[in-house]
Amino acid sequence: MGKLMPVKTIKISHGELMIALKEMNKGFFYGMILGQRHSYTINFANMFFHVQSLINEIVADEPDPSAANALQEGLGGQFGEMRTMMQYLFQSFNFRGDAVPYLDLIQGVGIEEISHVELISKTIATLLDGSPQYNGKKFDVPGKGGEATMDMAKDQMNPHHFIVGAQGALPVDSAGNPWSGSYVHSHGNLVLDLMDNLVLEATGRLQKCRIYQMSENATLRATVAFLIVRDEAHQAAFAKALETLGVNWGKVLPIPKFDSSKYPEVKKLLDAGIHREQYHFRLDGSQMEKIFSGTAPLGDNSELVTLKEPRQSFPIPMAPERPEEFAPGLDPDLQELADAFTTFKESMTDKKNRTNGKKSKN
Ligand code: MN3
Repeated sequence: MGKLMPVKTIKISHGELMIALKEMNKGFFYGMILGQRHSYTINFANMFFHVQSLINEIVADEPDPSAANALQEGLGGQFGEMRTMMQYLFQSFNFRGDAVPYLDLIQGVGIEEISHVELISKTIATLLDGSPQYNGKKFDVPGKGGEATMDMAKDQMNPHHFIVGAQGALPVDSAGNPWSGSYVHSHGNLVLDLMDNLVLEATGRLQKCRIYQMSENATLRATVAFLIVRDEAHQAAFAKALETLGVNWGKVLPIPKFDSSKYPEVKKLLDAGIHREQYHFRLDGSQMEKIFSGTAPLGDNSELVTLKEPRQSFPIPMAPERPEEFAPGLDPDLQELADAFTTFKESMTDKKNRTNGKKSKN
């Protein structure tokens, strides 16, 4: 294991990332993102980076555990985000042959799906958070004197959200069934994989349109609307790929045509055109654009656009402490240690920023 290297940054289109790199093995780095400031170029081996921000905004509204539970279908259901993520990543990891644009397309969508899993998980957690309406202080003992501080939780559709998940998302569907790896289809045959992916996106969109109609909660609707529109982009991606392989998609098997633009939150995103964009997320160049460009395969004469990453990103709301869940469960002694470590880390980051600021401006 190597030493911690000087802080470096990489350019992304919304700014620059500051990363402390540790060489774990020759050419392989472990990176810790510290902040955003100066630019630098790094050499990297195969790896994934993560930016601490969300692909869409979490809109504030009241807690709503039933809405959270309906959204679980979109996360851990058979046609949910966990499946799209794992299906496209497995297909890309198992990809054979040298048809690189198809690999880039499948993997690029798979990487976006990681951020959909993150967005929907955070949305579920936001809908659950604070629903017991317990207002005890940080180091109080909740339930003292026999009080049922989480009385409401036993009546919820999935009490695991409180007993197991501490008011956070779970890898289950809306009926509480655990997510299963057997949902993932990686056929090893490019045409079958693309067709399977198209059915997956179309069904995911259909189910999300049903979930949209189950609640007026603005937190649920903002996320569902975004995912509906991105499913449409992914339908276009896989349909376009099939088109390049000779399938006249519009004539053979028209994509389900129900009109989600009647939902106001969806309409706004469609007007912004994000259903005709796809992102490749590659720092070392992608051939996705060879497929995802030109006329959209949906019969509306719109144009497809490949971008490196989404045009906008959004802050991840910090989850407050929940004493009634013993989460994170720090007592005064542990809190003191955690505070000391945070202060230490901040001072190290400041010092590195100052040193780096002097010598690197490229
Ligand atoms: Mn998705």
